[in-house]
Amino acid sequence: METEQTLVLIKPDGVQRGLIGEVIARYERKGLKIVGMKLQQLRRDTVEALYAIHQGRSFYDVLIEFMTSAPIVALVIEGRNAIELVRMLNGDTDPTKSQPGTIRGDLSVNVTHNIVHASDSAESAKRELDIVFGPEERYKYNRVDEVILHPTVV
Ligand code: IDP
Ligand code: MG
Repeated sequence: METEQTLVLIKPDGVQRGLIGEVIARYERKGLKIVGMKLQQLRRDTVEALYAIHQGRSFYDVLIEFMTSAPIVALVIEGRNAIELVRMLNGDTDPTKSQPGTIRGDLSVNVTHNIVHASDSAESAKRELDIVFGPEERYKYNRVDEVILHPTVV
């Protein structure tokens, strides 16, 4: 599997509940690499572009309102299988299905205020990253533990 990049947003509820560090630590400890990060209050048109696929759904207006209501933390997360791994760490969208051990399962009870967003495929990752991050905001560096995380001899 190729190295992938995915977009994560720590939503306004995560920022306002003081969970930024808690959430980021889970991706870091997993062995994923943070290659971009910023605190930003998203403009309405940005959120509409990100959630264009949900336009017309019953929860769309509430979702747009919520996502623009306070700052978010935007992250570019890199690693092998990063898209799937981040979705797994985040847990199910439905708060009655998100498992303990996941971010949503451990920390949220509400489908709108569910702490995190993450891209769900390579195509949406590319599209969403281009909306939120410029190329100069995605950095290249080595983690010191990469040789252990990704051994060439197993
Ligand atoms: P995801 O964030 O797990 O990828 P999506 O289905 O893409 O879930 O929905 C985007 C966001 O819209 C969810 O994270 C959640 O905040 C909100 N949402 C999704 N389904 C519902 C719903 O049935 N009621 C209210 N909000 C919803
Ligand atoms: Mg989604």
